[in-house]
Amino acid sequence: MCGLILAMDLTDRDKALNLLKDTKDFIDYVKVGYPLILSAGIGIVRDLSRYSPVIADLKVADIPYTNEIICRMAFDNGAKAVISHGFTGSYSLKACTNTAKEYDGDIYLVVDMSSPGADEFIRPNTEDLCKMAVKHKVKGVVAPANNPERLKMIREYIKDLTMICPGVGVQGGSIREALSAGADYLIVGRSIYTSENPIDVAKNIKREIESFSSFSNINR
Ligand code: OMP
Repeated sequence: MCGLILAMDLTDRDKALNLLKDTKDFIDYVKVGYPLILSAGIGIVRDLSRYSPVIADLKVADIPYTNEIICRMAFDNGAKAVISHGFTGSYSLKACTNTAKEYDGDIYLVVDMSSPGADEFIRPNTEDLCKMAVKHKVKGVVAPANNPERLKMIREYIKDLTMICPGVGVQGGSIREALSAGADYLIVGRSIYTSENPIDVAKNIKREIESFSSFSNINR
């Protein structure tokens, strides 16, 4: 299953909601994180969820007790999934997965990053983070679309977990290369929301993802 996740990092509530209304037919999930939640409040999760399933990108990274409260806030406000860090250890992650289970929700674990500096701390630990993701049965992992070699390696570690991947477009990654390397969903923000015509851009990205997906199914 391949698809498109819109990274909604606009900080204006109305602009964000209008963009989602315009593009909802071409996206599979909307991802909302600190930029919009801090400016619009946690209620934005519920508002966005009227148009698309929401992934709350809260990069949860605290003690189990606090992680549980954070996840509960996201799920109580209509999130379908929450993104968590893993460096805080398995007890903290377990607090997230246990809470998600109560809501029939999902957890995605960050196992690598698309940004410069990823090789300083997170990359030396990617294999262990992937093992943790498999062991704790998270829904999937976040991995860098602008680094196909890393995606191939991560795909080996995580087997059939879902891989959601930021880094195409502004961060330099290519849609086709990321999908060929094992990405399931591409997370795209600025290429869509800063464009003159976000609807066309979202439509074209979605079309490219679907054409890759049907081509690879035929050639399986
Ligand atoms: P654009 O670069 O504008 O397409 O947005 C990418 C989105 O993915 C932003 O919301 C980032 O915060 C997020 N992201 C990364 O860019 N790199 C990562 O390694 C991880 C994330 C993330 O967890 O979503």
